[in-house]
Amino acid sequence: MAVEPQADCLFCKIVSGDVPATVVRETDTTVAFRDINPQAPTHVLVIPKVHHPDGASLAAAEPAIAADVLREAGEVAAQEGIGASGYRVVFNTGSGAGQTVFHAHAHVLGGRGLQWPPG
Ligand code: DGP
Repeated sequence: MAVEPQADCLFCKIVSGDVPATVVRETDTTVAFRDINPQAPTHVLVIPKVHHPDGASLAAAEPAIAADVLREAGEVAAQEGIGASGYRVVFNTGSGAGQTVFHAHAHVLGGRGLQWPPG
């Protein structure tokens, strides 16, 4: 169960500052930054600083940090002003679900009407 920074992991490099990102919030355990390819007016990614390949792996290994990620998702929504109108928190898990970066991350999406079911 890898928790050390992974040399080939894009989001580990954002945590270390080796890859720039527009950071909107940071805690001891998490970083929140704007998605490079936003799918909604607000589209922020919340990641743990430790490396786990997906949200389920993070929750199994380090449930307190998984809770930090979820709490920060709510804080991002409040900070971005989308808490009242409604927003979505998504963990794509596995390539079949559209996961492309295998470092756990929560998408926080809002600022427009969101359809259900998702595509
Ligand atoms: P997913 O497909 O669920 O693994 O989401 C990965 C997201 O990461 C995707 O929405 C695009 C975003 N992303 C990819 N590369 C970068 C980057 O270099 N910077 C930022 N800010 N976001 C990125």
